Amino acid sequence: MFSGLSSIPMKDITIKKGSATFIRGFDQPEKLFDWMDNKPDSIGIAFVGRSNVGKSSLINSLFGQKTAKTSKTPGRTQQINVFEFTLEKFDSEKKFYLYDLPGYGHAKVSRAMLKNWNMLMDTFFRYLNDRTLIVNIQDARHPNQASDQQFYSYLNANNVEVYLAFNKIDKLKKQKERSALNKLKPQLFKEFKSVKQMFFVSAEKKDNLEALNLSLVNYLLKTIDSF
Ligand SMILES: Nc1nc2c(ncn2[C@@H]2O[C@H](COP(=O)(O)OP(=O)(O)OP(=O)(O)O)[C@@H](O)[C@H]2O)c(=O)[nH]1
Ligand SMILES: [Mg+2]
Repeated sequence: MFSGLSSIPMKDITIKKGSATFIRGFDQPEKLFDWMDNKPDSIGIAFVGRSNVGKSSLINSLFGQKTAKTSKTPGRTQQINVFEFTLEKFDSEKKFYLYDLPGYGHAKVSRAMLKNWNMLMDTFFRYLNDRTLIVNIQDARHPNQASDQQFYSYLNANNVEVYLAFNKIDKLKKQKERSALNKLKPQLFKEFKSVKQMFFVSAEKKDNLEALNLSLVNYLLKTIDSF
């Protein structure tokens, strides 16, 4: 299946906790472009979603607690933060990229900031190669908001693969709320063709993270193998 990996059981390969090291933070579209332009073959994962849905928290739960900065206040992550990480039980020379993106749909910023933010995100998604998985995080309590839908219609032009993770399921106390969210699944798969897998997780309580971890690793190995 995966070249050179026949002796290692797939289930043993995981994201190496604590291996993600911060490389750079970009707040200028031109600098981001230069960097991306220099790395056309990079394989990686980008976490994107509305402000405050828990992108940075989920990164920390998957990659090690001190990787990304989190906050109660929406709009904490204001630049595109790039990290490098490796996989457990896998060639330690092979580095993958991790991107913690600022949230979309956050209204409380100045017009100048919003313009720069739009250009930054536009640069990222326009020059993104097809070896980068997008993990779209949504708040399980408020799924499929207008800004999420806008994001998907914007993405549709790109040839990218998206995994959708509904975070904060610990906040869904009633079974009724959980099954309502579950019922959304087929509709969203139909509506957003780029979405290949969906997960229901809690970054805080670490619920269902193994399944997500496994799928992320599978994506990375599949991508290495296909080039
Ligand atoms: N209950 C609960 N709270 C969570 C969970 N994940 C994140 N939070 C909280 O949600 C808030 C926002 O988390 P962040 O990880 O900073 O969110 P973000 O999406 O990176 O936010 P921006 O960078 O501002 O876009 C923090 O107060 C977290 O503690 C979760 O699974 N359950
Ligand atoms: Mg953040």
